Amino acid sequence: MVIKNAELETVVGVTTKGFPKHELPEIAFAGRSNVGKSSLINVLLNRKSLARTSATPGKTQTINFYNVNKEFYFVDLPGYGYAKVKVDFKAQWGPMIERYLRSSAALRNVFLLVDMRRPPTPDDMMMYEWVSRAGFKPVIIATKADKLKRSQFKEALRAVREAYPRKDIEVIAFSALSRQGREEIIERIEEELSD
Ligand SMILES: Nc1nc2c(ncn2[C@@H]2O[C@H](COP(=O)(O)OP(=O)(O)OP(=O)(O)O)[C@@H](O)[C@H]2O)c(=O)[nH]1
Ligand SMILES: [Mg+2]
Repeated sequence: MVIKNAELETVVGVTTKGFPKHELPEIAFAGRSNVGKSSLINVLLNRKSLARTSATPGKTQTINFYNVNKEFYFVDLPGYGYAKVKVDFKAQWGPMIERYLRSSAALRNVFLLVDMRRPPTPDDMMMYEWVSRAGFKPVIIATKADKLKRSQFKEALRAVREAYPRKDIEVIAFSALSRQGREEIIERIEEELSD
């Protein structure tokens, strides 16, 4: 995948009515606030700060559509699970994300990011259920792999994998710092786009 150009094209907030109508396929990224969704998108696109990242959780509170090469979209979904954000996930973001999952004709798959250092949270599992019920087979990305010691790595990956009911769940370890996992994720995205 050669990134010729990438730009933030559409931003959808809780009060925006519709989603953009276009023919191009979409790949979405979901996960808790601060798990590293925007950082992953920047690494995939080889951009330092196209997607806004922040040490303060709750940075991305909108659904952001990044047009890549005029060929497909990366969709950065709002992070959930951050208590201090006033808008309640279940009350507002939940329905917005569900509406997106159900209404996007072009969505190919959803990559669900979880922190590799901790087991998936109840919110993570709810997101997994929603995505599955919407008819997708989500790919799990275990983020911040650089924060684990070598000796903890295998066990942490196994713990993430075993949290999901599906035995054939795909889990890819990723680090935005070392870029570990980037090639594998890009291969999976290319597969999704070529189906
Ligand atoms: N060590 C390490 N830090 C990371 C990694 N990925 C993200 N971070 C840091 O984690 C923080 C949050 O990253 P973001 O990419 O903004 O997270 P997000 O999921 O987009 O967060 P929201 O927009 O709030 O939903 C930032 O301080 C990043 O620098 C990683 O792989 N390794
Ligand atoms: Mg973000």
